[in-house]
Parts: sequence; C-alpha cells; structure tokens
Amino acid sequence: MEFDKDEYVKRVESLRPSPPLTHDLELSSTDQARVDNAIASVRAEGFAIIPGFLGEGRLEDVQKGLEPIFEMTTERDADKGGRYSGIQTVHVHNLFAKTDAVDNIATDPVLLHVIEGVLGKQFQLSVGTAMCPDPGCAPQGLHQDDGHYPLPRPRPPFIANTLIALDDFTEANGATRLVPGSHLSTDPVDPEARVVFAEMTAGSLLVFDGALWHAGGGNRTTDQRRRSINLNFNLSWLRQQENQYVGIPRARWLEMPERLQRLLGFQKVNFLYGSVDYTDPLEYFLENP
Ligand SMILES: O=C(O)CCC(=O)C(=O)O
Repeated sequence: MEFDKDEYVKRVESLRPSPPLTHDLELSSTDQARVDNAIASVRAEGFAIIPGFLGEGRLEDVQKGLEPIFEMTTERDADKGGRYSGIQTVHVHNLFAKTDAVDNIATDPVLLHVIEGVLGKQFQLSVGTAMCPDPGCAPQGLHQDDGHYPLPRPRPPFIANTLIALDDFTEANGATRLVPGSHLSTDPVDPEARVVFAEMTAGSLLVFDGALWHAGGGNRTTDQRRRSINLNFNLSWLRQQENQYVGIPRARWLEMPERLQRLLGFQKVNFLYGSVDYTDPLEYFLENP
C-alpha cells in the first residue's frame, strides 16, 4: 500500500466516535416499556424474560432455517474430561459463518436496546451458538459467563447473555437454572443455592447479566429437544469469545448488513481501538480485499 502523508493527516482529522448500534432503531411505546422492564429486572435480579420476543412467523422461519444447524449437535461423555459431568450436548459455535437464519434476530431493535441498557453503548456480539440439550443430557454445574475476565468484583456488567427459545423451555427438558440476585455477589455461589428455572414458551427471550450464576438444566425427557439460539454480547473493548474475523469467510461478511458487520466486531471504540491505520475497520476491510 502506498503511503500518502496528506491522506493520513486527513484521516486523523476525520476521526469521530462510531454511532451506537441502536442508531436509527425506533421502538413503539409498548416495546419501549418491555425494554425498560427487562433492563430493570436484569439490574435487580440478574435476568429477565421477554415472552413472545419472536412472533409466530419469525419463530417458524428460524426453526426451519436452523434445522441443518441442529443436525450438527452431538454429545460427549463429560466424565472423560472437560467441563461438567455426565452426557453433555456439544453446542454449534461460529453460528454466523454457518447460517444467515439468525441475522435479522441479532440486530432486532428490542434486543439491541435491551443489551445497550445492560452494557451501555459500546457492545459487540462475543459468540453466537446453537444450543440444544437433548433427551438424556445431564445438568451443567452453576457458573458465571464473565469468569474468564480475571478482574476483581464488584465490577460493572461485562457480558449480557441471551437465549432465544425455539421450543418451550420446561424444567423437565432442561430450562436454564438461574440463581436470582447472584450477579451482585462477590463470592462464589453456594452450589446448593436456590435456583429458578427459566421456563418460557418458544419465541421468548431470556437475557441475563454475565455475572449471574446459572447452568443449563438436565433434560429428563425421552423425546423433547430444547433448542435455543444463544447470542452472547460483551463490552466492545474486551476480547470476543469467538474469533469471528477469522471464523467467518470474507464472502459471508460481504453479504451481511452493515449493522450486523459492526455488531460482530467491525467497530472502532474508545477513539482508536479496533481501527487500522486511523481508519474505521469496516471501511478498511471493504476497501482492502
Ligand atoms: O443452555 C443453557 O440453558 C445454558 C448453557 C450455558 O450456560 C453454557 O453452555 O455455558
């Protein structure tokens, strides 16, 4: 690449903060009330459920669109190593490289406004996963999703995690177990702590603070899968769980709408972080094949 000094100075002078991901996304008064209630509940209890987040048509479309993805899930015997114990269902990661069925859900206005309310204006998608504890899957152990960032607590929320139910979540088929209020605790939770089950109908959204102690429930049924889309968001100045710049092929990036490209990581934050040569990373990526 040729080096042009004047061009370089022009770029420095044109640096501006990126608009937030919710830019131009208006909410109806009903949706605004749903968002406000969800944010208040995440702050107080650590989690919230928004029933009917996906209407019937969108739910059917995504159930169908994700059929090939859920065929990829498999199981492993966790007693042989790794996390938890018993039979565990292996999730399908790097979701946006494998399908576009979730694109319009990831940038849904209600979802983005809720995440902004929990994390503030600078956030990104850390990892997208299809999760599906199958019949016979053992319960996970209680854990926090933000435990991989080794900083002392208390601290502001680093992660807002979501599960979008594609089947009804019931205690029997493995609804997520949550310890209400545990996101405010600086000590590890008592393994016998009182849990609530995130029972909800298909199409509902569960959102929780990454500091909340929680676990996938065991699936005691013999015939019910518990499918969900897991969209995990973090502060955009932290490292993402999944390296999506490497994991998502260039051709797939190019077909995405800009808001989704930015959500998945092409953002400049805190003045210069994430930029390339004083240039917005998305502009740079598009101009340099
Ligand atoms: O599937 C769930 O309910 C939660 C899964 C989870 O917390 C995890 O896999 O870390």
